[in-house]
Order: sequence, then C-alpha cells, then structure tokens
Amino acid sequence: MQDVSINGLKGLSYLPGYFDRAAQEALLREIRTAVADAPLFQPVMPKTGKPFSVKMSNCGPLGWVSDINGYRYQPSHPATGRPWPDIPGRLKMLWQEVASAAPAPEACLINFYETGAKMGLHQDRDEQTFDAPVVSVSLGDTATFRVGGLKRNDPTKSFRLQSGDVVVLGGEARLAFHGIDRVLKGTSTLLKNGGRINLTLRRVTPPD
Ligand code: MD3
Ligand code: FE
Repeated sequence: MQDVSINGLKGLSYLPGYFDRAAQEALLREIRTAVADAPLFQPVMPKTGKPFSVKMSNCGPLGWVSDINGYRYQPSHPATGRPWPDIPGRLKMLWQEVASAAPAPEACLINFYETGAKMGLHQDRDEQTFDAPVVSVSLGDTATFRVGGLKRNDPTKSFRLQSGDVVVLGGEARLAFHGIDRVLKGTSTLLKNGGRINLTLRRVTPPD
C-alpha cells in the first residue's frame, strides 16, 4: 500500500498491481455478465443534455445516473427499469480488505472509456455520506489520472493508472477534485477492442 500525498490531503492510497492478470480476467467476466443484464448507457449533463464521452452502468442496490434532471443514485436501471445486478464477490472482498472500517458498499459504478473518452475534473459528492472511502479498480488500457485539492483551482498531480491497479480515496482525499485526462491506446491486451473500464465502489447512505 502506497500513500500518495497531494496538497497535504491524507487518505489517498495507491495499490499498483493489486489484481493479477488472472484476477483481472475473472473480474472482467463478472462485469460483462453484469453489463449483459444492465446495459451501458450514455449519461448526459443535467440542464444542457450534453452527452458524456464515458458510457456507464452499475451494480449493487443503488446506481449513479445523470440525465437532464440531474445526478442521483437510484435502485433501478434507467432504460430497463430492472434492479441493478449484484456487486461481484471479488469486489466485495476487495472492500473488506481495503475499507473494512466502513459499512458495506451500496454502489459499484462501471465507467467504460473508448479511446478518446475522458472525464473532466470533478468532485464525487452525490453520496449522503463521505465517511466511507471510494475504492477504484482500473481494467484495460492505462489512463492518465489527475488529482487536486478541495478547491477546483488547487494544484493537481497526474499519474498513470494501469490494468489491475486499485486506488482508495478516503479521509480528506475523499472530496478531492479528480479526473481522467486520457486513455492511452494499445497499452493493455485485456480488452480485445481496447479501451478502459473503471469500477468505483461507494457507500451512498449513512450506516443503518
Ligand atoms: C479521487 N472515475 O467515477 S477513479 C468517477 O477512472 C471517477 O473512471 C475515474 O472519477 C475513472 O467518479 C477516477 C479514481 C477516483 C475515484 C473517486 C475519487 C479518484 C477519486 C474521489 C475523490 C478523489
Ligand atoms: Fe469521480
């Protein structure tokens, strides 16, 4: 476990190569099964309706969606109306290993980046509690990830997230601005057609 210091914020840790190739393949199969049930959708920005370049789906009791009306967590898929599929067992185990002090995760957001997709600098603040960390898993092509401070204009640090890497964003770092600048084509053989999948495990509601 490597603690990364950014703008003096404590709570960001980086676990490079947490999942080996076999575990990445097993996780990918579980995510493909989830996405077969809960198809990827293209979120749009509230008010403007401008589409995100990243496609999304979710698993767990709650899933994050963004449409013309706003950002929110909801228990069912916006297109199928079905509940989101379960969080894969190996992701629940990951949470137990890196976030055991927090109550169980309620949402696993699945982000799919085709080459050229990116995610602008933002904070994750649609959850009702920030006590639990966000746990992120990267699969497929390497991405350039940027993290700043609690203010949009704070200086940022950039580093690469490779397939199998895990990042835990807890404590003060939980509300840091962050984003994905680019996905580097041809840097992984995990996904046949290239691109990148990011999984983020989140607690949405306060503990029962
Ligand atoms: C730093 N995802 O889904 S994961 C997101 O790679 C999101 O798809 C990016 O930002 C991705 O909201 C980055 C790493 C991450 C996740 C949450 C954070 C970094 C974070 C919360 C606070 C600070
Ligand atoms: Fe985020």
